[in-house]
Amino acid sequence: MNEETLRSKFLGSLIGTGVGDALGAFYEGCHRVQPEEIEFMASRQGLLTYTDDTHMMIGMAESLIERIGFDGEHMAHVFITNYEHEPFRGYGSGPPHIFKLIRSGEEWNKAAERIYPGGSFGNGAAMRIAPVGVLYHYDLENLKKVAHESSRITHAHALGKEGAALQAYAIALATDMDPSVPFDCDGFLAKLSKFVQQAEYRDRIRNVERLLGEEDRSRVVAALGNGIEAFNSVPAAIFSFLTHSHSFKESVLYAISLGGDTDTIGAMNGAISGAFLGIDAIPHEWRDKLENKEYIENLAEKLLLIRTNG
Ligand code: R7I
Ligand code: MG
Ligand code: MG
Repeated sequence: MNEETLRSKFLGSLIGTGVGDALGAFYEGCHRVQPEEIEFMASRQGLLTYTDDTHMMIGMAESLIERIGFDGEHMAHVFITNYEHEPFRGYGSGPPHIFKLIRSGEEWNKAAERIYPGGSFGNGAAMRIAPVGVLYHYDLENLKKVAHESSRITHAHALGKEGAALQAYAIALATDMDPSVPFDCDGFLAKLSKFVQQAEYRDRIRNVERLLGEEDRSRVVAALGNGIEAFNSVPAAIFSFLTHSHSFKESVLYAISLGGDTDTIGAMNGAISGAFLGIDAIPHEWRDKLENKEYIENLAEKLLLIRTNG
């Protein structure tokens, strides 16, 4: 793949996260939304403001860039500093609590075990994973390792970690694929099936396969979920991509239209779809209005430099 194509995919995945998050943020917790309504609402905004999903994705990119790879302690402190600067981004209940524990001396890789038995299985580790998905797209072993280790900062539960790894892997596969050739949906799903280990994910990937072609969104939600748990949101984001792989716009609108944790399913879908189709596939009227667009683009460019030189 040439450098320019790769650049477009890095930009697409990071900006795609922000756009999906910002569009979905208006509907978090809604039952279902019509795609036309989402589009209309977006057209009326001067600025598309992102939430914790993108804020934490930015933190991941900042740390990976500064440390030229994964450094858990550093990443934890970037998350904490960013949160302290902008606590209003709509964070889940777990991370702020964990940040306080780390601030008071708890180790970065132990604090997350203190909330819920075995840690959180919320989707917070998966929603922010785009920088890992693109940076390690050619290196499955490190992709998995960094997805798991970065999750441990806030999401120690095995289901939280596997959700992040599955989302990173979907982004990596999308980065590797050429959008100008017919999309190999079966091949994509076969790779995901081989990748997942826990029953919660195996079952849902099987459901994704079974639901291809399903028109009824309530059946999709019943089988895949649209909730705040990683296993109830990563599969829905992947399904939305697979069924609308040709269009960033249609893919993200569909993902958000499923309702539930819309900013997060939108962010995760945008990360995969943007990695596949590249930055030019993201409608101008959305990306131009994204809050801190230039800063996020700059992070994508710097990640690409690490990928190329490191
Ligand atoms: O995962 P997390 O960072 O939240 C992300 C969500 C996204 O939708 C963002 O857009 C933002 O709105 O928040 O935060 P956590 O607190 O780790 O997990 C989120 C929720 O998942 C928790 O508040 C719990 O409701 C649920 N949850 C669990 N419930 C029971 N047992 C997570 N882990 C558990 C568990 O082990
Ligand atoms: Mg959010
Ligand atoms: Mg959310």
